[in-house]
Amino acid sequence: MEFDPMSRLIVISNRVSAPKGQSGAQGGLAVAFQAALREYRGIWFGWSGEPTDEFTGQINFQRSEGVTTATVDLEAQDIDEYYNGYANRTLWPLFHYRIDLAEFERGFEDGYQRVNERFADTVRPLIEQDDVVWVQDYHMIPLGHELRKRGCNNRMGFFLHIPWPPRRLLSSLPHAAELVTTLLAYDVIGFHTDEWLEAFRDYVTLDLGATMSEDGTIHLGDRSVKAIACPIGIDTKEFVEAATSTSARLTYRRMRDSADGRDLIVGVDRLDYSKGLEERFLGYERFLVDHPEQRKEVFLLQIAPPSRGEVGSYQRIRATLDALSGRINGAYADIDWVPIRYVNQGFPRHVLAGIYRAARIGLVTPLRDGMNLVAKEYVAAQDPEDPGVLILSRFAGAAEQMKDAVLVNPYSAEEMSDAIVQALAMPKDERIRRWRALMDGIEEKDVLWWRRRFTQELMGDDDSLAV
Ligand code: ADQ
Repeated sequence: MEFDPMSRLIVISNRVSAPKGQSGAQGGLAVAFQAALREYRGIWFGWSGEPTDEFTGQINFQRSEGVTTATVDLEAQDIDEYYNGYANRTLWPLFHYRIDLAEFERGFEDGYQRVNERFADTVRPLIEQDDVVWVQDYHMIPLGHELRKRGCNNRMGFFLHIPWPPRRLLSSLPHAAELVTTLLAYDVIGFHTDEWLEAFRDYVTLDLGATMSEDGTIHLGDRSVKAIACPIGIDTKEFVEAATSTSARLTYRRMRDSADGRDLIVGVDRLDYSKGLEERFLGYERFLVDHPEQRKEVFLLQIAPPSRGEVGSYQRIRATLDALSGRINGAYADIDWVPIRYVNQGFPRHVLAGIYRAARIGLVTPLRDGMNLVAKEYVAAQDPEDPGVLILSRFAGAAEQMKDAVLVNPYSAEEMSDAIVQALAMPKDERIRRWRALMDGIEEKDVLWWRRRFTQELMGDDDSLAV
């Protein structure tokens, strides 16, 4: 397809981040979208995060630093059924292989459909003839289909930030076939890994009867859709700078002083059952039990800001971790040493970068993760002369790219314990070799690469981009 320089880009996602100026640190994803929106003069549309008594579809426009955002408020019932309900109680657990936690309720499904229709009604008038639409994530699977029903013939893409589950697992979702069929309204669908892409292809070919041509295009009825693997990265350059900033250096010093010569093992995750925090604590406990001579030479700093606190499974995992960290500390602590420092707050990015840099081991062990950006941030923050070791779950999407990490099965406490021993004993030349290979990967495929790779497929521009 010919790239039309007049095309604007309309990004649609559940939540929207307006630029925050120089002082406000932001995630790589927000930075990438804002850069894309400046380039293509676009609009970023989504939920404001705020409730309203009655949905009116009134849009709040904001323009800052060349980026226009457009947000709407949702009714409390919408938030409950669409966001806390179908998105986070049904799809999130199921897509992370936690069918035991997935809740199937018609009210959630109806609310999800209603909100997607409301988003479609609201955003439709903003979309002009030559605009290209890019929808993000599991909150908005049917949005493209709803836009098509409203006469939108524009190029439309969809990116899924979480895993795509195996076919048999997905078929346990009531009306799975209808939901997946709505995805075929898009022209391009992106996943982080080949594994998620293949699971998607399996479902649409075997359960929906779609066919696939040699270039990977999926055909069903009158629809043809290109599905691609397009791994997200971080803003690597920005993160390297953050890790050597004054504020990061101060944090690094503070960590080193408080470590008192001990090796720091760090974990940084949203408090979510998919991140494998319970299993991580148990793996670390196994290490303490099996290697008493190394006990006081290390400590684990786990940073886990609470998220989705209105959902019961999140309240339960929080209580479990409170109890487990307390039990492990009670069992093994001494008057001058505590095995786990468990911190439930968020930190600015440069502070996180300083903590990563001070850590001898980055412990990133999700049970299932679409990608996992913490693994990449940890690598970017290391001192090239004396880097730490990344221990990474084989079940994180990031493991498909980051083969030079120490890869582990997060369900096995023994493997986790062995990996900690291996990382602590790893000679410097091996640490440097592994780190260099990992760093090359995240420098080559950063978040800007991801954004360009996807928009290239969607808009047909920038042919020079290496894939
Ligand atoms: P998340 O599940 O949120 O993202 P992840 O990719 O690890 O997971 O990103 C988390 C981000 O939050 C990182 O940038 C991290 O630095 C930040 N963060 C975590 N704890 C923090 C703290 N205490 N203080 C400050 N910042 C903190 C979803 C998918 C992932 C996928 C991303 C992007 O679940 O698999 O990688 O989207 O597609």
